Amino acid sequence: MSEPISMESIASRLTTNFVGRTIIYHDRVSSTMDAAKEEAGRGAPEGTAVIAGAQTAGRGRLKRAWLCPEGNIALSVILYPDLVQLPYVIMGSSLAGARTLERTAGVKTQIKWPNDVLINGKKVSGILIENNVRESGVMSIIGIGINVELDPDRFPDIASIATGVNREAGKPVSRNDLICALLIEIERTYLLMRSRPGTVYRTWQGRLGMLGQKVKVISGRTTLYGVAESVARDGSLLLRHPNGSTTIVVCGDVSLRQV
Ligand code: BT5
Repeated sequence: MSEPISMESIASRLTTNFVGRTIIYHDRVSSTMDAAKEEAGRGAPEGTAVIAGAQTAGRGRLKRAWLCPEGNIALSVILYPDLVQLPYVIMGSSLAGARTLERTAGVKTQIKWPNDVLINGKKVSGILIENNVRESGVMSIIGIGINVELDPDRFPDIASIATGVNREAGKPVSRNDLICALLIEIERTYLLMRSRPGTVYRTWQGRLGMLGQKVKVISGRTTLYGVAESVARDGSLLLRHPNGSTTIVVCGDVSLRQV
């Protein structure tokens, strides 16, 4: 069993200026996304983080379920970026997740388009961004789930695609260390995104695992095959088909093509 999440431990080591300066912690919550939205509705300052050690109704993209039993990390951070910065928020979030795992757990990671973080080809962290664009400005809630203790073998739906930090590191990794590092990395990439968005884009592109490879992409009801050629600055994926034509994929799930 991993150590309990401790606000004191995190706060005493946090070096950020605004991300995580306000933390709302729940042992267990339905979804940190909803809890963060409530906080934002009450006027929460930028950088407010909602953290839970377990979720009962965690979600992924397209209303898919995200499993987060006890012993793992679910975290949402409230940001107020400019509209033009939204694509970089997505890129920056997966970069922050990948860097956190490498620095804290000593594992090697890859990013799978658009923003899954993988270790040895298996998903260790999923990211969900929910935006609210209003006249008064943009609110972006970034949600990051990290499997720490999770043993995928206990969950048949994800057993073949998921992994956990402890399993990959071969030792228990402190959730407090991971959360502290993640908040620091989120602030770092967010500030970088504001000053040098091109750097965030190039770094993210450089870490994408499937570029240049034959892939299958499921986007809505359409299945596409081709080579994942590149990603654009708006985050979309350029897929080149065997006949030379291309498709720009804005949203979808990509997997390596087996044949
Ligand atoms: C994601 O969606 O990967 C985004 C997950 C975001 C979770 C965080 S936790 C904090 C915040 N609060 C929330 O309620 N959500 C966010 P997507 O790319 O749609 O992937 C979902 C798919 O990942 C599912 O359909 C499963 O196949 C798989 N999956 C579910 N739980 C998993 C887990 N714990 N580890 C690995 N894969 C999982």
